[in-house]
Amino acid sequence: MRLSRYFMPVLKETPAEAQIVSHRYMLRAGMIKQASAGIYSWLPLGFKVLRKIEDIVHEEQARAGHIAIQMPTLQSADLWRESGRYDDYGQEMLRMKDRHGRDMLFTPTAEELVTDIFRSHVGSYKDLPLTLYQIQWKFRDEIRPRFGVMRGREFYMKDGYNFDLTKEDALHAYNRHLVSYLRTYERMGLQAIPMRADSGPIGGDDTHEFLVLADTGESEVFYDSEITDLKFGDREIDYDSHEQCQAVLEEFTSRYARTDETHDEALFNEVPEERRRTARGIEVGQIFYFGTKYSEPMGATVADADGNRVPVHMGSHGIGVSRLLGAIIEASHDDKGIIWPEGVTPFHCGIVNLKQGDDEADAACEALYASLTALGLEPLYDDRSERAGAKFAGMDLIGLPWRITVGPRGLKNGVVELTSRRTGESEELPPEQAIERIAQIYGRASV
Ligand code: P5A
Repeated sequence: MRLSRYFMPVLKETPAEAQIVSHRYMLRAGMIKQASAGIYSWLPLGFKVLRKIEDIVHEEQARAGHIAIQMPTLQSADLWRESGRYDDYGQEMLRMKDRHGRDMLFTPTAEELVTDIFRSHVGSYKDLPLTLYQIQWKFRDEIRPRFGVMRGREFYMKDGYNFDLTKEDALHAYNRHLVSYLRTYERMGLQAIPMRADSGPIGGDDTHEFLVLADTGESEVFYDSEITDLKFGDREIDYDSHEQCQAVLEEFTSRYARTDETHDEALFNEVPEERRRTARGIEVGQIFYFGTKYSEPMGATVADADGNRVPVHMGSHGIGVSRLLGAIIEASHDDKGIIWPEGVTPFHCGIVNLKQGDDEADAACEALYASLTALGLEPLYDDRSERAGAKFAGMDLIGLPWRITVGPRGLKNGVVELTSRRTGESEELPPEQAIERIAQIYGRASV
């Protein structure tokens, strides 16, 4: 993309309403625009990161054997009356009537709708296990929407639902989700720690939240510092194996890690004092096992091997896709701007032309742009006739992990400059080598 032709409405001033750094940078970098309280338009740069995050979620769901569907945002209240949640859900649910006077609502979550799909189409234990998921807009009429996309009213969520014959199988689905979430967040450059939590209006006994440690987090958390040494890495897991998933769950949940809702001071005090940590965290996901809470009242049953109809065991699993943008920025920035992890960056690298209009510099930038594009990479080429300082400040703000700087002086010596946004370190090297390095970083075969 050439910056001169892009739509990236960068703000010079720091918007007064933004209280935390991620919200400030998202507004300043022209990623989002507030439409009304807690409701945002996604401008090109923000939308691109949202899509990257979504792609990772889809890939990791596929790896775990989960199947994508898409359900509507508007639902009939009738299903929610069947589960008993229509009255319970309270003011967070946005309710409306259609022209026939029928009660409708904007989906805050979709346990009822997916249970209805299941009961209409699945009748035998042979069709299990089954996990369906979607990535869809949700609406919760939060009393205090704030911090930009972090606590929105309209927000983008991955919501998945497992259907299993037995409690044991459903607990495997729970463990499998935990494993797959660990991998998902790590690919986004995040450490998200599973912590024992409270199930709230979704219900159920077993639930873990995934928290990213950040001073601006809304939850108070208590944990054993050993937990931050754990990495999922690139281990190969057989997601169908109960033992393997269980082992990962045990590894990642055996140490003390709880949100304030479930915090137990006496238990916490058993952790050696030097390892006890109290901090703040951003909840980027939550997994639940709730058994037959929905299947029983809604009649979602299957015939078991003996032909008896039994209600299925279920759980649900959510990732705050839009919230993740804020969480990633909170975890990865400096005083100049965002520092995108390679896994989610909107463009793979920036190209800064120090002397736009200089034939040699222009030609070198065009050549870099063409080669990177041919490798399937997306560079952002700042081809505007701006001062170098303004171009650097812009690149630092939007946070692309790598920048290639091209100027007449370097070109005389046959080199361009490759700079890491994270470390600030620069290296002079011939353009072909810069391309090769970028290709390697992103796992693309070089020319
Ligand atoms: C699990 C999926 C559920 O709704 N039902 C379907 C279950 N869980 S949850 O914990 O309530 O939400 C899942 C994740 O969505 C994000 N989230 C939000 N993001 C932005 N603004 C909000 N107002 C908001 N509310 C929830 C969180 O990341 C949460 O973990």
